[in-house]
Amino acid sequence: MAGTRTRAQVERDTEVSASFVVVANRLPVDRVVTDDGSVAWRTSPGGLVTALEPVMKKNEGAWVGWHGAPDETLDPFEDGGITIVPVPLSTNEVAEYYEGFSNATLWPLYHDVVAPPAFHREWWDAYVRVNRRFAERAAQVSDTGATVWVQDYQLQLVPQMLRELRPDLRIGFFLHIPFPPVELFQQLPWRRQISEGLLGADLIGFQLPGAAQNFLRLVRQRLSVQVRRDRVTLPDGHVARAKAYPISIDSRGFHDLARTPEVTARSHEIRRDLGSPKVMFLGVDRLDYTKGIKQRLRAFGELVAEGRLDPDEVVFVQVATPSRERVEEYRHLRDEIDMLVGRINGEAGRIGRSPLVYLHASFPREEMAAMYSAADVMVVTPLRDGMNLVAKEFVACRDGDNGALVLSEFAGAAYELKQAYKINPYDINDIKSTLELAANDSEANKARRMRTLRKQVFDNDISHWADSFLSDLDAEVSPE
Ligand code: GDG
Repeated sequence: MAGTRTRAQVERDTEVSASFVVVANRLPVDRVVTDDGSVAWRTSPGGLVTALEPVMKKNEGAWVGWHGAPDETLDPFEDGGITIVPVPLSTNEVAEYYEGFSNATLWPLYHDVVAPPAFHREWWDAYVRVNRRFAERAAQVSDTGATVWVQDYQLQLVPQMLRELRPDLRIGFFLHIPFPPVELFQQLPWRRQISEGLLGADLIGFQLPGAAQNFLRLVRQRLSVQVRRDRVTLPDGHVARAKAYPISIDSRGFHDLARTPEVTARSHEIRRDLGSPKVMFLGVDRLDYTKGIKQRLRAFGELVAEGRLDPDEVVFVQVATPSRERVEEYRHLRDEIDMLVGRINGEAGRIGRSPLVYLHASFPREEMAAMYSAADVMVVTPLRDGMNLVAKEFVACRDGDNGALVLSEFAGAAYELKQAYKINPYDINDIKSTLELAANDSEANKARRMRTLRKQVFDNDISHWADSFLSDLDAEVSPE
């Protein structure tokens, strides 16, 4: 499959030559139309961009990714000191490589098959084709000996394809979602190609040690490679290491944003508009079936129906950001949640007051920070999640040691945020009693937990994550 072209056949781009290259499905910029009708690019406010900005600027960095519009080819351009290298995708490739193989095959398979994965050979063909295009583009824009950091499940074949094209590069890969146990991964008809694709990297990063162990166990069992501790040696002598690097957020940035006078005022206004409840619960997620939104709303609805929470005193705000709306499973989920919200408010609401405020929309960062500051109890209940940044953002936005975080054991974040109020999202009674406890616990207990959480989130921010990964990638691998 990979590597039918040699390095000499891949013509180097004479205009772009970067010593640090990020390869991700999406570019870090969004196209916006300004007031005068002209088109401009705005940096998307993601943590990854913030973390990599200093490295990018210091090393004449380039970012290779899709710009978001199908059937359009764009030339590279500069944006804020970064060279942006757009990769084109056709409408059909968006359907087969992105919505299909990435989001309807790999996404459910890697999240413990909480929805059934669909296996289609033409989706796989598109995945291979698009991965090769990304690898070739990265090969063209990388300087001799450059460091290339490939991101996430959409591009798992890129490390091997790139190494075959450009053996001089140092290649890192980071998986943002879980890596499943062998017993689930082996359902994938293309399991060998994916494992070999990843092994093309010098360093493969996972969110948790358990994910790295799943991967190491898989390659030990199924490939003819030598595995010793975190090192995999391939028959050609190439060594790939697999380790955990739990991702984080720009903690200081979120904290400072939440402290600005505008955001503070907005946070007070939100509570007033909600009728100044005694307890405000908050959920913030992409509308995704892995996030356990139904489970948490059902738990809240039952608590209100049973009189264990008073709808005159509490309110639950659930933000569900529209996501992957063309994938069948997501449309279905949206309908189910609409129905559940209607039922809960229909039963427990009265004129002028609904216990559940459901917002199917996306908001600016300032509004998110205001909501995190306004809330008393943050409710994060995924059935499976690589990390979950929302949990960390809530902690970073706290003013002082108040507030409570209810967190699923199945979120990667639970590995570090040990002082959260933990729940099993499959156990509705457990969610119910924990929501009650988090709402009614003593201030002293909440403060004790929150102090530890804050320390964790501030000591381990996104720069710490990027620095640890990149310094390990840079380190020479000593012979065994
Ligand atoms: C994947 C993995 C892993 C959400 N709504 C709005 C908005 N958001 C922001 C949140 C947060 C981000 O989106 C969501 O990040 P999560 O980590 O919670 O979840 P995924 O999108 O599934 O991310 C996950 C992550 O990658 C990183 O490795 O943690 O496990 O699944 O930052 O704040 N931001 C704005 N408006 C919204 O309406 N501005």
